[in-house]
Amino acid sequence: MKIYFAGSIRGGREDAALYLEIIEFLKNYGEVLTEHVGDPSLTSNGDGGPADQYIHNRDLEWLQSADVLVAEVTIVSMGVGYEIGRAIEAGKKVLCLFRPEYGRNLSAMISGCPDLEIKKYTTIDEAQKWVADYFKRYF
Ligand code: 6IA
Repeated sequence: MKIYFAGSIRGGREDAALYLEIIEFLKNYGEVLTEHVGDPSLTSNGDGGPADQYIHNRDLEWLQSADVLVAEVTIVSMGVGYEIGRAIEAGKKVLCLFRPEYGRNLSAMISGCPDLEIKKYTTIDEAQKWVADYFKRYF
C-alpha cells in the first residue's frame, strides 16, 4: 500500500506538527511517500532545495504510483488542491481531512466534488478514527 499524504507547504506551515502526527498514523497502513510534508524544518519560504519543476515532476510520479491520497485541507494550499484534482483524474481514492473550527470554508471545488470523501474533525484522535474507518472500508 502506497499512501500520498498532502498538506500545505507554501500555503502556510501552521499545521506542520499535525501533518507529522497524521503521517505517523498513516504508516500503520502502508508506505507514506511524502513524509517531508510533516518535516518541521520545511518552511513555506525556504529555499536551497530542489527546483520547482523537479519537485512537481517527482511529486506527480509519486502520486501516480500511490493507491490513495490523504489530504489535510484546512490550510488553503494551491498545491494540495492541484494534487487532489490530479489524483481524481487518475482514478485514485481520495480522503480529505478538514477542521471546520479553523474558521474557513472549504472550496466548493473540494466540498462539491463527488469523487472524494471529506471527513471533519477537531482532535488528532478523531482524524485517526476517520483514517482507520476509510482504510477498513476500501482496503
Ligand atoms: O502550494 P503548496 O506549497 O502549499 O503545496 C503543497 C503540496 O505540494 C504538498 O502536498 C506537496 O506534496 C507538494 N509540494 C509543494 N512544495 C513541495 C516541496 N518543496 N517539496 C515536496 N513537495 C512539495 C517546496 C519547496 C520549499 C523550499 C518551500
